[in-house]
Amino acid sequence: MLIKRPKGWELPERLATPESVYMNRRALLRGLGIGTVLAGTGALAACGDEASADNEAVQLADLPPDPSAGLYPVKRNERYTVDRPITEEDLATTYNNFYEFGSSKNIWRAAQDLPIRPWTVTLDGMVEQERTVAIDDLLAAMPLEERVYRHRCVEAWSMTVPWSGFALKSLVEYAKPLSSAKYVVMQTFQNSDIAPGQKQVWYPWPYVEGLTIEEATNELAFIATGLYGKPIPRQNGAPLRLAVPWKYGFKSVKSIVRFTFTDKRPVSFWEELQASEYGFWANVNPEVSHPRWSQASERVLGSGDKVPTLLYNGYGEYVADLYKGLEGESLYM
Ligand SMILES: Nc1nc2c(c(=O)[nH]1)N[C@H]1C(S)=C(S)[C@@H](COP(=O)(O)O)O[C@H]1N2
Ligand SMILES: [Mo]
Repeated sequence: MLIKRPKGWELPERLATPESVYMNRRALLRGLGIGTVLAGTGALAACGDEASADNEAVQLADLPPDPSAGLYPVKRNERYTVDRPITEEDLATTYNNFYEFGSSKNIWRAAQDLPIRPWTVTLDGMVEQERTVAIDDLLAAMPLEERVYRHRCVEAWSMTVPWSGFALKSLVEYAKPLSSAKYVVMQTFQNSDIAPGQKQVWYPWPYVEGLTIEEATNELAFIATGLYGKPIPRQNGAPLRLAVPWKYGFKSVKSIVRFTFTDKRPVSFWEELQASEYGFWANVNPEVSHPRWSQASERVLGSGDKVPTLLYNGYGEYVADLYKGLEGESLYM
């Protein structure tokens, strides 16, 4: 998402392919000379695609079974369905942004190195009592449901996927924040031994994102622990990630280890890197361009279609009221 180098997402749609043609794609990229561009994206990307190439021998079948597998599928909440076809599972799970594992879209194999048990989540800061809870205890305590949500990346591609998980509001209530808390900050794991991207010291690891308490307790804010009726794959942010579908995708932080309640607005990962392009609010708005491209339309993953982008990504009826009185803020970047 940075200024200085060519991006994986600038590749044409036909190159954004599922794993079945992964090897062919790599050969094709090399043939086009694009592999070289991706591999040597100048000073800012030392590994990216190549890190996952080294991992191609990983056998997914060898991974230990996910202990939460028996929880899914969960009942779909029909209040949150959309009028778009669901993105093919193969595509949503092999075309990812997860900079901890590299800056290309092809990190799904590299992400299999992420150990997801044991996994604990710490609830701290302005709460009645700080505590750390094991993921499986948290899953048992939260009311799980499935929601089909749109996802709109700031890079102007989109997908529509069935997340399973629970309302972030349930977790906020469980954490018992003090009334002085104004924001919740969510932080990704940090372990550069397994996440090669975190060796790139010019990024402000760990990845953090934040919401106001009003946003976090809006009914749409969701913590995804499953995807397509199964535990969420590592590359999509196992064992738990945020899904805030009215905001650009970078707000939806993956593989969370900490929720901190605070009265200070946090500076998020992308905001720290490039505040002029990636702000705190990041609400989807087709009329407010990114400094380097239009946000008026989006490329629908897997279909080749370009469709108009909607204000708040089509979720205005749920969230527009959150921003009354905040018109002076940069709400849309
Ligand atoms: N920790 C972490 N979370 C992250 C990212 C990341 O690089 N690291 N990328 C973000 C961006 S830009 C997008 S579009 C979504 C992509 O989610 P997906 O790979 O499940 O589609 O994750 C978001 N969450
Ligand atoms: Mo994104």
